[in-house]
Amino acid sequence: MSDQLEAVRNGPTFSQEIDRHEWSQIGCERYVRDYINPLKPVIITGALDQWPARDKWTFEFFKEQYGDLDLEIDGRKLSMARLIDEVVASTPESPAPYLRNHLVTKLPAALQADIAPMASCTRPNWLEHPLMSARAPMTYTELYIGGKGAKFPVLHYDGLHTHAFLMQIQGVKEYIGFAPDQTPYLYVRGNAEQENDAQAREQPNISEIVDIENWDTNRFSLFGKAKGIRFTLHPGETLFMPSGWWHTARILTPSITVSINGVNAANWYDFSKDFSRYYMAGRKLPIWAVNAYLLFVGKWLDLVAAV
Ligand SMILES: O=C(O)CCC(=O)C(=O)O
Repeated sequence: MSDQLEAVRNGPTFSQEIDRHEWSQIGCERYVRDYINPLKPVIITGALDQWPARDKWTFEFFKEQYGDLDLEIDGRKLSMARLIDEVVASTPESPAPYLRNHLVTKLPAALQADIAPMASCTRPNWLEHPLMSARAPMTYTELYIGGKGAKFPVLHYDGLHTHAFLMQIQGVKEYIGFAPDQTPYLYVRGNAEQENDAQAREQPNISEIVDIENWDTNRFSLFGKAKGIRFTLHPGETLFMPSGWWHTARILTPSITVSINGVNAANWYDFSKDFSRYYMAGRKLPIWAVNAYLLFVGKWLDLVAAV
């Protein structure tokens, strides 16, 4: 059998390689030098110990204290109590709905206080600086609650080339990741074949491959050549998934996660390009003015090593 056919049959290859470091041991300087700047994924332990959520946020807590909260998942309206019942009973054959990317700012203030202050390993985050966030918040802290067998619905890298920091409160999740150099094997939406599809062109960060376990070997024949990483994330751990890294997740045991997006010197250039092309598209400001502003902000924040 040719190498190409073999790869198609077996699917992508994954290594389990990801470094883990205790936050109090690694120190900020080494973390930025060895992981943030070279855009290398890493798991940081011990960075969430100060959060009341680490002890408080159980499934019973959400059901008893916040059972009446109204939620909406993929068009279905349900209460928090109902979600928790389904999450606890979830199986891979019949997964519960997965609450994803739920803005923490929509939650009651007491819950927001349970995840403050934001973990230091998510900083420096230039999106938090007033030069970026004075008009509107640019960081999104989001909540995820899901049961065994639920999957994040797309293989993607985070929008506008932001970094993703995924902070695990309860349960175990399996993540897979592909470095940016694997993009040719990942069937990006909006590639040449779809040049007439305007919406797809706006989604250069999403793969057409929806189910990475059961993918269409005819349509996505190159996917089998991709090389990635596969690993689990446990309570108390923070995953740094760098800008441009493709990733997706599946839940192994009932799970609660919080995420935040971030930008710093390592991804400022890619963020700036996406920001003026996608975020500012169709707005009144001329692109040259946006680019000039971003150039100034990047230089300034780099100089003062802000936030
Ligand atoms: O933990 C997950 O389900 C994946 C979340 C994720 O990749 C994201 O929100 O960008």
